[in-house]
Amino acid sequence: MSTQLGTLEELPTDYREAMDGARVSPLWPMMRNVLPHGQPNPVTKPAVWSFDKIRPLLLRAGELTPVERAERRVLVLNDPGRGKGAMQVTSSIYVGLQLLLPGEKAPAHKHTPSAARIVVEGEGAFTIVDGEKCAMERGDLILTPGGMWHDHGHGGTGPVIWLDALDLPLFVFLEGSYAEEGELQAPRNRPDASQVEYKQAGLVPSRNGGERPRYPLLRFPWKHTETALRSLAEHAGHGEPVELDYVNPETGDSCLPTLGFAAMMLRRGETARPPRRSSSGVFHAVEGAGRSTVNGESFSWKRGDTFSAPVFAKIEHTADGEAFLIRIHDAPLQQKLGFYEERA
Ligand code: 1HN
Repeated sequence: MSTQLGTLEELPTDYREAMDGARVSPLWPMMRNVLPHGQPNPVTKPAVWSFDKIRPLLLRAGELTPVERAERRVLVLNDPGRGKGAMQVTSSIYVGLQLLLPGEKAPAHKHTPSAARIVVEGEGAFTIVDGEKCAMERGDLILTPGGMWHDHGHGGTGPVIWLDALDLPLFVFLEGSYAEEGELQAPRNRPDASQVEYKQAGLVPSRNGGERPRYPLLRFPWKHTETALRSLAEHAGHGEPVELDYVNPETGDSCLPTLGFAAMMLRRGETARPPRRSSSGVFHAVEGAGRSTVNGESFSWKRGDTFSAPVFAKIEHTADGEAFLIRIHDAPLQQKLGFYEERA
C-alpha cells in the first residue's frame, strides 16, 4: 500500500510559521526520505580512486607539510555523493592514504574510533600499537582498535604509503569522536603476535582459566593471507568464491567491532557476483588488475587502487589475470544491530 503523503507546501503559511515558532515540523512530508520503501536509498555514490593520481599529490604533501604540522599526513578519499571534503567514502567508512617519509615519526595518540591500515607501498615503516611493534609490509592489515595508543615510525629509505580505514563517520555521527595525545611508545622487545602466538591456524596460547585478550592479533601479514587464499583456490571450483575473513583468532568474531575485512582472490577469466548486501563496502586492490561494475557503473582498477560500493549495491568483479582485493565493510556493525542481510 503506497498512498501519496501530504506535502509541506499544501499547509497554510500561518500554520507553517507557527510550527517554526514552536520548533516543530510535520513528519509526513519527510516520511519517505527517512523510511523509503523496500530498501534504503543511499547518499553514497560508488567511485574509484587511482593510486597513480593520488601518489604524486601525497609526495607533494611530503614537501609542503612536515609531519609535525600534520600529525597524520593523509589525503582523504571523498565520497562523490557527499561532495568535496567529505570525510567518508560510505555511510560508515572513512578511508585515507597516508605518507610517512624516512626518519619521520607520527606522534602517539589514541582515539575512540577504530582504525586499520593496509600497506600500499614501501618498506621500513612500523606502527606501535599499545607497545606492540608491527612491521609494515606491503598488503599487511594492521589494526588500531579504539582506545589503543599508536604512533608510526620509519627506519627505511623510501616513502611508505598506506591506506587507513576507520569507523570515524559513525563516531562523528554519535558525537563520540575524540583523541588524546601522548609520548612516543617504547616497544616491547619481540616480534608482533602474528609471528609469536598466532603463527599457526587453530592454535592459540593456553590461558589456563585466565582472560583472553580482546584484540589478540593486531597484524595480519599479507604473506600469510596470500598463502591461505592460494590454498583455498587450489580446491575451489571455477566461479566459487575464494575469500577469507580477518577474524579475532580467540573468538572467530570480526577483528574489529564495527568494521569487517575480507581478502578475496580472483582467478583469470573468473567473474565474481557477490550477493547484494545491506553493508557498504570499500575494495582495495593489493595485486593485479580488473574491472568491477557497481550498480551498472564500470570501474577499472589495478594494484594500489581503491573503489567503493554503497549498501545493497549490485556488484560484479572481473580480473584481467590473477588479482587480490581486500574488502572493508560494515557488516559487523549491522550484525550487532540485528539488520544485516543479503539478497540474491
Ligand atoms: C588516525 O589516527 C590515523 O593514526 C590516520 O595514522 C588517519 C583519520 C582520522 C582520524 C584519526 C593514524 C586518521 C586518524
